[in-house]
Amino acid sequence: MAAPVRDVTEDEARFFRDNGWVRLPGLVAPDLAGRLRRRALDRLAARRRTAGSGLVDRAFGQDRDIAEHDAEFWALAASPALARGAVRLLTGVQRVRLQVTNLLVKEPGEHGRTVFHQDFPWMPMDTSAMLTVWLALADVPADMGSLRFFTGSHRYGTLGRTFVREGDDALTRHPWLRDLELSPPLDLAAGDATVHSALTVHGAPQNRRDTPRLSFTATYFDAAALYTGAPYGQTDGLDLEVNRPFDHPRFPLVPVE
Ligand SMILES: O=C(O)CCC(=O)C(=O)O
Repeated sequence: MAAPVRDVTEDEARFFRDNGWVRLPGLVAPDLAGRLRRRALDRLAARRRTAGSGLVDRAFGQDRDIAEHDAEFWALAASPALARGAVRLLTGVQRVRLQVTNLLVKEPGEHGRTVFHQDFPWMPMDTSAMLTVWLALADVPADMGSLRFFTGSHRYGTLGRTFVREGDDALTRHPWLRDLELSPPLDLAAGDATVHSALTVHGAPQNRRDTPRLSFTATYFDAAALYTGAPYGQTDGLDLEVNRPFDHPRFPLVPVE
């Protein structure tokens, strides 16, 4: 089943390459966003809520790999239009693999802000050609916690891991980031998305509304990336070969046609 997803324009790709992030209004048709929202709410209601105690759990709840459990989220994550978009945004990349999908929920009163961080420092790939599509499943006004990005921070390489210990957010470790422009607060409608590079420093304020912030993320990376063998929960135990591509069902190639 093909998902109704629009293509990324050349202007959007240029903006992403220059800034390390981009906003994609109406990436997904509103009726699909509505269906996904209802499925997300059903899944969240069915799950036994056990609040995690980690540093990430303070910022948002997760239903990792949701596309492996839900056909409609899978149809979206594996849609050729999203893969084409990722290829268009990532410089020099011909094909992409899906790294992970996630359903994120930021509850008012329960979750705090998402501290500024990069995604890549955790990853066992030998290239940082990786991005995350962050799709609003319901309207996400800025004060509900849409993402903010340090514009151009993707040009500074890996800046270290966050969420390892107290006070290790990117802004505390690298106060010079304040010299970069912070993206404006974004009001997203259901079906709008932002995309950020795995090297872009990003975070989000806490949810100041009275309903949960609901979003779906899909992360894609260069299909030609090689496995480095760095310890990582998702890849440990998969018998991936060091210096070989991620040729494994957990990292499907997503066709662009
Ligand atoms: O949704 C958030 O608050 C953070 C999400 C995030 O860091 C990511 O998708 O890379």
